[in-house]
Amino acid sequence: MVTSPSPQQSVRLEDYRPFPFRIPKTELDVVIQDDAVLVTADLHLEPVQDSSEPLRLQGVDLALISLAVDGQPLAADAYSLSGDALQIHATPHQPFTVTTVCKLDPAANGSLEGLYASGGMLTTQCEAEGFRRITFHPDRPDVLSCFRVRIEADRERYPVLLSNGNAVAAGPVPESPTRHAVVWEDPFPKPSYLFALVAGDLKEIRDHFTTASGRRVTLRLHVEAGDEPYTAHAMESLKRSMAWDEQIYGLEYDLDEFNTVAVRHFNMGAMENKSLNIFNSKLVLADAETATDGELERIESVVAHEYFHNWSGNRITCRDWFQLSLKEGLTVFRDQCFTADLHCAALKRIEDAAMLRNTQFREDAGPTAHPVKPDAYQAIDNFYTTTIYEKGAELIRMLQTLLGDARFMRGMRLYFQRHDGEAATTEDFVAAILEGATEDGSSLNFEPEQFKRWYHQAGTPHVSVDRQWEPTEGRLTLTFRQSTAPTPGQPDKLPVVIPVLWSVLNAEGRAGDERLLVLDQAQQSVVLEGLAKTPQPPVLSLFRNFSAPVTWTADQGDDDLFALFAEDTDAFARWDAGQQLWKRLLLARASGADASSLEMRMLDAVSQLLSPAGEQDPAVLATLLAFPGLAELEALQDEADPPALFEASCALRELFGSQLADALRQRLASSAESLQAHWPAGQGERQLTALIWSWLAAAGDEEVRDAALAAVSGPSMTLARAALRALQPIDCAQRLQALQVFHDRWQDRPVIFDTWFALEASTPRPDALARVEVLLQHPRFDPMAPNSVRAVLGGLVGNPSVFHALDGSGYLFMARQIIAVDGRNPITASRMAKVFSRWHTYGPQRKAAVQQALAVLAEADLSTNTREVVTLMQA
Ligand code: B3K
Ligand code: ZN
Repeated sequence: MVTSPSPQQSVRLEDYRPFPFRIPKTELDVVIQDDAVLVTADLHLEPVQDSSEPLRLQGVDLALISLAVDGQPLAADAYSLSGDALQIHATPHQPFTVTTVCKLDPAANGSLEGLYASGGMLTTQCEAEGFRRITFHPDRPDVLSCFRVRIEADRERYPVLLSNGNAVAAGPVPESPTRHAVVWEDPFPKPSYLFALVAGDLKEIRDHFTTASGRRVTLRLHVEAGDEPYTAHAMESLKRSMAWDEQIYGLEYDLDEFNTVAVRHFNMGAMENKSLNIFNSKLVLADAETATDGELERIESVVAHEYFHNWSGNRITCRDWFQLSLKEGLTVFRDQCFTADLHCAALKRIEDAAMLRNTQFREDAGPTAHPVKPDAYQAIDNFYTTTIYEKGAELIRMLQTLLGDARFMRGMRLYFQRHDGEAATTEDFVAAILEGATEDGSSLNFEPEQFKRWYHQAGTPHVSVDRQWEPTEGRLTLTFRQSTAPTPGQPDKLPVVIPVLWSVLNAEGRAGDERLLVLDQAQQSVVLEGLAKTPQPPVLSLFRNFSAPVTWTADQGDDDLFALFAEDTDAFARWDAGQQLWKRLLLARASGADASSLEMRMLDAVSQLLSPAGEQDPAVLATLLAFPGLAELEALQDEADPPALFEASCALRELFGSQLADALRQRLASSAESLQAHWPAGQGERQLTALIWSWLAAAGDEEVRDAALAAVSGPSMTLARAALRALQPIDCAQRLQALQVFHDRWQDRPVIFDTWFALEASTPRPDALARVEVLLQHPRFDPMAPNSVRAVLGGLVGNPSVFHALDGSGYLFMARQIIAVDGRNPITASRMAKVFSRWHTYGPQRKAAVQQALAVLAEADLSTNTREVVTLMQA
């Protein structure tokens, strides 16, 4: 990351050099045997002019069986094999072929990188550097190659054999009648990280999509036997994504076939391998009975995200891994726009803003803070972060706000035309956007070099706004100041370009014209004249639509916030005003301060919203009433105290549930009719029902607790989970029964059963740590499946009074578990280790306890990935 603990091991952006060879063609012959896999690779190389460098290839955990150049086996002194590098000292000056034969053991590969076994199938994950676990290769994203892949296996055990591109031949293996082989050819040059291979006894669901130019694309979704009924949603999502990318970006799919595979053991959500997307099965298998509304929307957006990568990532890829946000930030931006177009743009923006504040802002404020474009790393896997993804998307959104839609989309078109088939950089991207935007001769309202600081500067900028009001003149002067706190390795920050969309509420309480201020100085003022000459200054609506990924303070009193909460026409700004009020209430409760008069005002405001004349849209209402996340609240405390915040949330729910019981029950009744409507219909009503259940259940409403318990056996997973969430914080009979019902109903469906593990682990109860130990030994707990591990250990972290116990038992337990996971799966372990990243904000006792847990971690024999994170946290 920015400051590396041991610089000698770091990879640095400034050291980038092009690879001295091209590999126009890569041929693989993959022979799957009972206990091993043999991979023969023919790399057809060409030296780049004037280069006389030796050829260096990467390989991890490979048994090299033979090595030849142009068919001639290499003498032992013609090459060296040390660590993970194979060096061939001298190579021909004309095109030549390197042939290697390697043996691998996918069954022993718990890292879930390279080629590994998941259930009865074999599958791959090559991003970022997994291809080197399959064969010796430069394995860097700027080496693009056309792949031809032959896969041979036992016909019965592995009837389905998939790779990228088109299947060009298939048939029995002449010399062994029980075996068969398929040959795949991908006409598009691609980096090795986009290579994929799947072999197994998979069931196929087939559909098709006809592109705008008339290409009939066969869509094949492959799942394990029995999972076929749960694939329709993913397939429909794929078709919607293909249509959207054509409509909005004019980008069509480019092959005749598109394959998707669902895999149980997967480190992340999904992977965009060219024409062979591989998904964590929890992001494929879903219907209304087995997935919540939120999960259905997420599946739709991840299917879209991976599909959109075909252009933003695959056709145009990254020159090196420092450019990761080039494809990830852009593809997140594209999937956010897709969801906004298909559903409710305003609510999607709020969801994304809340997510950014609770995850990315937290990252920016901690020891692993890094820029969207880092300049050094030890383990690239540690950089698949919310900063690279979501903050990266926000930078693109700011360009859109600054340029306006039409100019921005011209820039996008230029980017896709200009760099198609290339490995590009974020500078190429920004240059294309700005050039396309200004090709009509228009000029920019900001300085590009200053905008680009966003890519290199870590940390969340803070903006403070001062308001000066001259009532007799009707003149408002606003002074904006920006600053960014130091982050590790970056003590001094420069001003960035911050688009501020803002407005003032007029005398009737409605927002006036929206204005764009380009804040690019440390301090800057703006004057608004001709306003109504009222004694009180006008109410300010700031950062509308969350126009920049920053935090801000303005002298907004409770009155202003209540006015915005009731009236603002911008959904984000209205929601944000409510969030500020909720924050004031929750922080006061958590610190034991008296906020009863503010509570009374909020009760009154919420009661207005609930009334028949109040907010009509159930999803908007539920969103306005949802409390801010604990991460955001912690960041506002002088000494973060997660258990106190958790208690405060419970107490506030109880207060609002009891004080507003009648109005809440009425809204519950009016939502009842649409509760079983098919997604996306009815989701607002279900969201509101979930919120009301949680308030009323907290207030002791037995009828609601019983209704919730009944919903766990009902037809909607959204309501079942809402019920469990409502009952979970309360020590009541229904909670125990609800968990048992859920257990009995879903124990044979691992993807869903992980939810039960998470619920059990996050239920506040005195013996919770012992309970977690039992869960880890549960016969249905799969320690090799990151989903299960994350469910149990993530559940524990989401149980504030247990994880943050003052005696440090939660932290120590977690440290030991991370060490165990790290032994087999460093990617999952290093991500989990970040749970300790907030320790410096805790009180002295917790601080000491985390330091102790970190010391236990540091003493262990850790992977490079986890070591990098732990060292940063200890620094
Ligand atoms: N590109 C993949 C992530 C790969 C993770 C590598 N450790 C998923 C995505 O962002 O689409
Ligand atoms: Zn992605």
